[in-house]
Amino acid sequence: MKKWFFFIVFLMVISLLWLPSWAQSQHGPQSKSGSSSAEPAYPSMPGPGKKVPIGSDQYLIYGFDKKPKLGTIIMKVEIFTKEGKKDTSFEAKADAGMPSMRGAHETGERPLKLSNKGDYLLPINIVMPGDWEIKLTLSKGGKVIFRGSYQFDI
Ligand SMILES: [Cu+2]
Repeated sequence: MKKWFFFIVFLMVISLLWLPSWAQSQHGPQSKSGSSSAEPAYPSMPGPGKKVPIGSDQYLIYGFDKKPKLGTIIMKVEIFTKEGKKDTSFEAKADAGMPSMRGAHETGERPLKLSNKGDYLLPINIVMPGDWEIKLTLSKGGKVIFRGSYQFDI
């Protein structure tokens, strides 16, 4: 009888030890300093309409066709040279999802389409209220030049 008692206590201790790591895996890493080193970092960008530096002498400005809300919003990214001329020589991709519901509805990385005005455009479906994050990647010839993110609440 005593043996069983200790066995059950032992099982309870083991499961309690597992709980924190299980909880963490459910919620995903909350901070960018995250535990998984495989995932690249996407530093937070200045807000929509502001200049976001790309390296030392270029910048981008991103925005949306309307204040982000439920439904489809169109993301627009403009890339400029040092002289302020539009630069369309990049490939731009974006992934949108809810950091608090990792794995639930990330769109996956999708390419932004270059319009004839030289804007990079992508429709994004905001499917539920809560915290959202858009991760933007710019590359040239397959080499990543820039990564940045924008967090917002709906
Ligand atoms: Cu969600």
